Amino acid sequence: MRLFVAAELPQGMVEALSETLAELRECVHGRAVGTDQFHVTLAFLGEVPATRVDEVAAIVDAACAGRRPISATLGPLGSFGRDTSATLWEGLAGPQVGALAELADDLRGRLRDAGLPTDPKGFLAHVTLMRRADLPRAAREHGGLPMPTVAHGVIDTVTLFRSELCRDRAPVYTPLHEARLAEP
Ligand code: 2AM
Repeated sequence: MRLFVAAELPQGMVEALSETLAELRECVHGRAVGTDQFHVTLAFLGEVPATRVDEVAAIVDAACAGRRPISATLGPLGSFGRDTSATLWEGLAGPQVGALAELADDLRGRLRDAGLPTDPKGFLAHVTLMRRADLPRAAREHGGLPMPTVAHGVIDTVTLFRSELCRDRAPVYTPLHEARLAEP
């Protein structure tokens, strides 16, 4: 089972990201992420035997236990990969974003200790909006990218997702387990 763990975003942030994505779709050729699929990946596990899902869920609970909700602001747009086929994302900013990185590190460490290695790329707080984005073409035809909609919100939900890749369609993400960040 292909698994990843992600922080989910409050409704206000999802709405702002949806607005930004709608504007991006006007000027960038690429594959837009579904507005019901926005998330901040904390740890990508890849294939894990189905028999270990409960163990992963318990690790997610343990990493989230005793942590408070994390407030964040949507930040500037950024990209990974080749400019003509880029992953286009919006970053998260604000003084508490370090707490999200700490949570990601803690979670990855616990998974590693259990023999469940995660994607080795360092954590960067971001929400992918588009894949295979042609950035030079957007610059040529529209003078660049739109300014993202500003939004602030509090992250309090961390979810273990199953990801199923589908040919010619967006992947299907199914929530398997949810942990809450709660005020003490
Ligand atoms: P992203 O966080 O940059 O969007 C499910 O595939 C999620 O896990 C995606 O959001 C994806 O990228 C993230 N992810 C991190 N490492 C990955 C990897 N090696 N392969 C696929 N997805 C990965």
